[in-house]
Amino acid sequence: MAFSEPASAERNATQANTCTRKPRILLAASGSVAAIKFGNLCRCFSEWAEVKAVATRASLPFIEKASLPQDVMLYTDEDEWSTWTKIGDGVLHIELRRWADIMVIAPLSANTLGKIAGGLCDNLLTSVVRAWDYSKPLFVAPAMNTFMWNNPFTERHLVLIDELGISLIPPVTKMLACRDYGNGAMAEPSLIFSTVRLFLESKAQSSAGSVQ
Ligand code: PCO
Repeated sequence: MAFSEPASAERNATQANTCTRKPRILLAASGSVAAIKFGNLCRCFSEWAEVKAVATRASLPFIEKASLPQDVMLYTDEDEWSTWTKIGDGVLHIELRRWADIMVIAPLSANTLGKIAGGLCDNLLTSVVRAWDYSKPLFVAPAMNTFMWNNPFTERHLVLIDELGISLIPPVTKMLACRDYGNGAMAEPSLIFSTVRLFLESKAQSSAGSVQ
């Protein structure tokens, strides 16, 4: 595992270094057909940022590994404990949380939305989220069938994750994988990228302004 920063340096390193080094973006995919766009999403971010990726088991059938940039490491549930042998060894979901400046979950499936809203953490992705430090941004781009999106659970879950401090990149209306037409399609990777980049750049500008 190539994580350079010791635990104690986590927050200082994040605040001090984001001006002098590339932002560190943790991209995560959960189980929706929209994960076919995950390689594209990684490519959008990878010139501008250092990228690491997490994929749930349910997302893997949709992700073509060859579509990921070569320098993007993809972590799955199998990686969580495979290198752990003793107390003191790194715990992957904590290491990833420490490493990242920002996390982006795209696509966010109905199931993973429900799990995050309920505080469940039964895989690598949801463990990172459950261990997240909410002084750092976390964006989600949901993707699901229109009837799932319109289900009353979605609204309840969105309220709960909003209270946690998670930012929503809303889905759009178009033809879905099952040929239903309606809301629930994941925002385009280019829009997800520009939303996150603009957010980080405007945050950097406002903190530079407050120093002067
Ligand atoms: C399943 N779900 C979906 C997921 C949301 N759909 C989308 C888009 C894709 C094609 O552009 C699949 C990426 O439609 O995000 O369709 C049942 S209908």
